[in-house]
Amino acid sequence: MSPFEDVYEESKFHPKLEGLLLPYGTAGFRSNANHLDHIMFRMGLLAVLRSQNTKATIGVMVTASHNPEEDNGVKIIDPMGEMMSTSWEGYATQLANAEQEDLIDALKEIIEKEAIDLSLEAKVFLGKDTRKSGVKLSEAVISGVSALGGHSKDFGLVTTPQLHYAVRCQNTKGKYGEPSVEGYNKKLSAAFIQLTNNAFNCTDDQKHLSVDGANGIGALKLREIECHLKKSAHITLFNDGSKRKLNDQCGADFVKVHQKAPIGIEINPGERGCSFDGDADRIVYYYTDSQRRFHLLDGDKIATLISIFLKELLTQSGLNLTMAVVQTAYANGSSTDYLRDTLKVTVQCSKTGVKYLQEMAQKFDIGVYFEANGHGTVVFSKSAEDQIHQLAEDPSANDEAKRAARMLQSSVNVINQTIGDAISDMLLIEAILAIKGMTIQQWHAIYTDLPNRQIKVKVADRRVIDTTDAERRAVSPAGLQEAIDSLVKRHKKARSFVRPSGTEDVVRIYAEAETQESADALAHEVSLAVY
Ligand code: 16G
Ligand code: ZN
Repeated sequence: MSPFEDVYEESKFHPKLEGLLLPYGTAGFRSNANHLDHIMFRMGLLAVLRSQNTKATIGVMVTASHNPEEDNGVKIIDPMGEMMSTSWEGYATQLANAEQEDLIDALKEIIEKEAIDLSLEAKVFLGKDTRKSGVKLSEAVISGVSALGGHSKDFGLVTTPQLHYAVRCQNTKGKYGEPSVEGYNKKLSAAFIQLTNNAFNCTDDQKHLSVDGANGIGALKLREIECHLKKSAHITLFNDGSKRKLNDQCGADFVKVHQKAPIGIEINPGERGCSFDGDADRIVYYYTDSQRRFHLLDGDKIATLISIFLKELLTQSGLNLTMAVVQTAYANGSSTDYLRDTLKVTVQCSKTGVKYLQEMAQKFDIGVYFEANGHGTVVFSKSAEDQIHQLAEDPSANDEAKRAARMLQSSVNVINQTIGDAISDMLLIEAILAIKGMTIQQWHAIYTDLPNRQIKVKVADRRVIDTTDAERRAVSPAGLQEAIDSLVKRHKKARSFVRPSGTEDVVRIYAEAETQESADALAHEVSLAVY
C-alpha cells in the first residue's frame, strides 16, 4: 500500500465531525477533549512532515495548560525546542479542518509546497499532561505518526517544558543535555546546587517555599526533581492532584486572574508561595502580609528580579554582552519604568505569545523575556555562552570576574532556554533570593505596581479589531484608537489598549492608572468604545 492509502484507511478510525473548524492558535489547538481525536491523528501526520522537512526530531505535546480538566489540546515543537514556525501554523489549520474525503489532498498540498521527501526518516517525541483524555489522544497522535511511516518516542507524562527540552537535547546531539526527564532533573539540580553554594548564610527557614502544583503534571515532576535537590531547597508541595481536580481554583492562571491565593495551600503571613499552571510552563509568586492582604509577584516582577541578578553578574564579570528585557503590552508600566530608568537595561515590547517574545529576545546576547502572566525564561546567544565559559575557566582572570562568570554559567544551566518553565524559573528565583539574602517582601518592594484592570468583552466579530505597535494601538475599526486616547487623557498615569484574543472568541481590554478606581473606570469606558 502507498503511504497515502495507509493514512486514508487509518483516518477512518479518527473521523472528523463534519463542519467542525478549529484554528491552530497562539497555543496550538485547544478545545473540549471530545472534539480532538481527529486533530491529534492529523498532528501526528503533520509532525512527520515537519520532521522530514527539518531533518530533525519534532515534538508533539498533548496539553491544554490552564484550561479545565475537560479540555485538551496539542502543540508542535520545532527542532531547537521552540514553538513550531508560524509559517507551518497555516498547514496545521488546513490539515485539521479538511473534511474526511479531502484529507489526502490537503496532505499532498503541504508535501508539494514544501517539497518534502517522504522517504526520509521521521522522528517524533510525544508527551502529555495529566488530563485523563490525554491517554487516548496521544494514542491518536501515535497512529498518525505511524500511518505516514514515522517513528515516535512516547515520554508519557511530562511537563510541556520538559518535552521542549528533550527535543532540543536530541537535535543538538547531547550538547544541551540528555534527552530524558532524568537528564533534565540532573542538569537543573546540579546547576541549582552549584548556584546556591554562593548563598552563604541562608537558613532553612529562608529556604522554605510552598508550591501550588495546580493538581497537575508540575506537581508530579516537582516531586521527582526534589530528590535531586537534597538540602539546597526546602519545598512543601500543595495541590498535588491527590484531592482535587486539575486547575480547579488553583494554579498560576487562577491566581493571576483572581489576584488571590489558590485554595488548598497553607502559607503563614509573610512566607512565600508560588503557583504553577496545568502544564508547568508558567509560574507566579505571592505572599500575604500581617493584615492578610494578598500580594502577587507576577511575570514582570520575576523578569525584574532575574534582570537585576544577571546585570550585576555581567558587571562583575566585565564581559561586554548585550542584554534586554522583552515584555508585552500587559507589562505593568511601573516595571517598564524601573527596568529602563533605574536598572538601565534595554526594554522591548512584543506581541502577546511566547514565540514573538522569544524571537525578540534572541536578538541579544542575554534576552530575558516574560509575559505578565508568568510565562517566560532567558535566552543566551552562542557567543555569550562561549565567553562566559571561557572566563569561568580562565586561570588569569581575577577572582571577582571568575566567580561572576561561574555563577552566570550555573544560571545558564539552571535555565530552560527553550520555553518558559515553572520548575526551572522557580529554581532560578529561589537561588537568587538565597544568594541575595532577599525576602519576598524586599523583592516585592523593588517597584510598586500601578493599579490595573483586565476585562474581556464579546463582540460580533473580534477580527474587526486590528492592532499595531506590539498591540498597543488599534488601527481598525476607524476611530477606536482616537476614542481610547481621549478616555486615557481623563485619568492620571493612565494607559489602555484593546486586542483580539488569540485563544478565545473575545476582545481583551487592559487599563492601568494611578488608582484602582481610575483603572476600573477606564477599562469600563474603553469597553463601551469597543462595541
Ligand atoms: C497563549 C500563549 C500565552 C499567551 C496567551 C494569550 C504560548 C505558549 N501561549 O496561551 O503566552 O499569554 O496565549 O492569550 O505562546 P490571549 O490571546 O487569549 O490573550
Ligand atoms: Zn501552560
